[in-house]
Amino acid sequence: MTSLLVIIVLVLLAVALWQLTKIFDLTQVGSSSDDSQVASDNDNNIQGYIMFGFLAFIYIFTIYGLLKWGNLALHTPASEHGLLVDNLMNITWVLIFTVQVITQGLLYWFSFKNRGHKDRKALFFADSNKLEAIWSIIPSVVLACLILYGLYAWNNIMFVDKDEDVVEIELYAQQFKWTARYAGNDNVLGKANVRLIEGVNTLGVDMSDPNSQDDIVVSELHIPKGKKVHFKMRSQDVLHSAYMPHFRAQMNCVPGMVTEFAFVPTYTTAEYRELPFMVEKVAHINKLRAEKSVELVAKGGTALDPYTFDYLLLCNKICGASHYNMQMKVVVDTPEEYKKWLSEKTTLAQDIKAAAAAEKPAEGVEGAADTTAKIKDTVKAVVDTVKAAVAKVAMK
Ligand SMILES: [Cu+2]
Repeated sequence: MTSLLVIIVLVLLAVALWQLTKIFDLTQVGSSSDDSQVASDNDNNIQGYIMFGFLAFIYIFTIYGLLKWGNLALHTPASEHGLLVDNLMNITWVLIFTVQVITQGLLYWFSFKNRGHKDRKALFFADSNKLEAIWSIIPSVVLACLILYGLYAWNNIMFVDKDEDVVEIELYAQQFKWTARYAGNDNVLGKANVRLIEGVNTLGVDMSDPNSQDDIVVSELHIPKGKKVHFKMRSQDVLHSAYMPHFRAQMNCVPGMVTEFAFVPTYTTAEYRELPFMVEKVAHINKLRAEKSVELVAKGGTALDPYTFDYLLLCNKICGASHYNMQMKVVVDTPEEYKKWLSEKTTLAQDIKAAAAAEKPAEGVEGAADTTAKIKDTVKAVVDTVKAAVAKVAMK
């Protein structure tokens, strides 16, 4: 409501200002020698130079933006196909920049060069086939090449050889967390359905499927370096998007269907942390955190923890109030470390059994308590009857 009032006040102010300028113009009638509504040569020159100034502003701001914020872009890709994605992105950027610099330059140069002049007359012509051909054919050819290269890259990235030795992992999305399921020794994920969600089986895995028996459910994702990891995504509730920026991977998670993505990680977490650009970036972040901590401590708050780099799986679809917090740590291990980590995990079947076993003794205790209460009640009834009988005999 307040914002609506503010908007109304601003609109009324703008109208008032506009009316004031009109009144001001009326008071100036006749006072100046040039009150013509037609632009003079002087007006045209001023407009021409202002347009040139705007062109300079566009160029300078572009260069400034690149220098100031260029380092915020993603650096070295941590997956095999990442190089292909980055290459496609870089080619697109170079094309966009080149076309932008040339067309904007031409646009403003022609506006300036052909600005109005009292001795100059505009040339009229209906159309030019040559010009039309040039500005249709060149962009079409360039775009066609770009799209073909993009399709080639996409097919390469999305192709998963069914016979290839891959690690099968399910990524399960729900508001607002990620869960991962490993296919276990048989490397086949068991069937699952949201209708089967119950107790510790939070992913609705069908435990009657033999393939489900060795599946492992975890909340931290570990993947081995140098091996193809095949992700199958599911969503429990709304559209989510599994986004792993360092691996240049993103795929929507759609309720009711399974989507997939596969890639080969090329740096372990430890190796990626040691890359010079990352060392520099982390040092910079920690310097900012240290400065902020001084400020916080002075205000009586607690200091910030130092930052260490970790790969992340993020949600890249605004899926609800806590969307920003929907993330999971991803750790790239060496194949040996990965094997060791996975071997220490319990299977879902074991987890379900353990949960059931934990429930049973509790039921037993409850039952025992029930029986004790019943015995107590019976004893009390018997005692009461005896007492009444004794009282009756005594009265007699
Ligand atoms: Cu989400």
